[in-house]
Amino acid sequence: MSKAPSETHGVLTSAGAGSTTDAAQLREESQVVIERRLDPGALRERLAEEALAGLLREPLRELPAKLLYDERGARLYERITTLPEYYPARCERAILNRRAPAIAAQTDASEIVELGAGSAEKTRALLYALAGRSRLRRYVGLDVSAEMLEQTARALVTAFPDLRVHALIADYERDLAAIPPPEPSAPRLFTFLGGTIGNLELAARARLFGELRALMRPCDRLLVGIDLVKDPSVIERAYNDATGVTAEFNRNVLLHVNRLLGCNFDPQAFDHRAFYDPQRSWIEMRLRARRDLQVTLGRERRQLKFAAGDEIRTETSAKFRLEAFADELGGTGLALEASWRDQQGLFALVLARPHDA
Ligand code: AVJ
Repeated sequence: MSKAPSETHGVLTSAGAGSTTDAAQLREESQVVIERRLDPGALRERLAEEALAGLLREPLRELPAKLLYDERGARLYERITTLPEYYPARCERAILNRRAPAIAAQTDASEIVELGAGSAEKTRALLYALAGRSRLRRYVGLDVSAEMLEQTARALVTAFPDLRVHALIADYERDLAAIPPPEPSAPRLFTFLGGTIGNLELAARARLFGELRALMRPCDRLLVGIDLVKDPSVIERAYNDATGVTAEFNRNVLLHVNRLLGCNFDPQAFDHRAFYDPQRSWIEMRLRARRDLQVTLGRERRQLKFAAGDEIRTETSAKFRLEAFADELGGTGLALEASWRDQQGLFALVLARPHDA
């Protein structure tokens, strides 16, 4: 086995080692690197701090949206992307499937760096298109869900035998410096898909775009999926699905918080709510206490009191107008190069380049 860099705490080894030949195992190990930005405890420690600060916030308690993606949450989100009401995933997939060849031709990328990789299911269209041009060399994926990311890394090297995969268990709001350096004359395509950029507020988006801009060479590009402003009832249906998967996804954050903070939230004591706020042009998810209740925060032994009807905000997901989004990019040294919408005009993919490239 090759020597791992010092900050690397794990290199993927085949799960079924007994049934794998040494040669296959060796190849898999050299093809896939799993890296944790910090030791496993540190990411968790940071999440715990953010969770605690959010639960103590006034006047509205708030949990950061990334807490939705523990292992169970990541799986529930995967199920959401298959729901008929959840148009963002369906539309983005349609755009990617249709436009991947054009995006591949326009970017000429040898490498994809994906923020919030998840299952990388929709990204495959791009990977196929780049592989078809014999351009594809490496996939770098960042995600906070370790198990999901390891699974994704394995699946990608199976589907793309010549692809090197670098999986980075990290938080894209804090750990971009951990992205491995680019290879000379290998154009990079940074991707931030799914509409996840909408989870960040304006200032945080500007910060992220600025940091990405700083990583980009003139040949590099950024592809962002944005959910578009539309009839609020269409949006609200997507976040209040008939089978209750989104409700389960939302309540699951409390189980994650219980593990992080050693507390005792009962998810069943909370109702799922999701509503569109036209002023902020975002949808938000909340959990509303069904009755008066108390929660004990493990380490602090602090009591959190909820009256019936009290709420915790668990996610805001902004919806965009293309022109305003282009202006946002412009303010961070990026320029909109191209954009593509699905046939119903519900969702868009935006390709951006460094302003002076
Ligand atoms: C993964 C952030 C894009 O905001 O639509 C799905 C998460 N929340 N259903 C979104 C989500 C409720 C999703 N993103």
